[in-house]
Amino acid sequence: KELTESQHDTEELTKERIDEPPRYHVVLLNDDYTPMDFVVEVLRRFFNMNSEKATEIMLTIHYKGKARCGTYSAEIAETKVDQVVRYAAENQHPLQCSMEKA
Ligand code: NFA
Repeated sequence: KELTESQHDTEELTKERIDEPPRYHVVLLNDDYTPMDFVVEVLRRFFNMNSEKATEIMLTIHYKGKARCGTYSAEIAETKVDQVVRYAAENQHPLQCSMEKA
């Protein structure tokens, strides 16, 4: 359609911009009981890390209390938290996991 200059300017100024969907960091938390090897296995299994990266992140959690393990859409982040907590509990480990808005 044909627009006057002022109509065109109005469309530009009022154009709706679609927001990006929110993203979430999945965070693993330190505890005194979960074996280091088990945390490394979790990081490899659920966050697709190689042994070197998984070991680095596990040690960050151990020494600093927590670390971000990945960043995902809300639904994927919720699924990761669920899978990790469930897998840890099934193996009698108290490992905890949470999500933080990115
Ligand atoms: N702090 C645990 C230990 O000394 C290891 C651990 C690392 C636990 C990262 C949870 C997360 N066995």
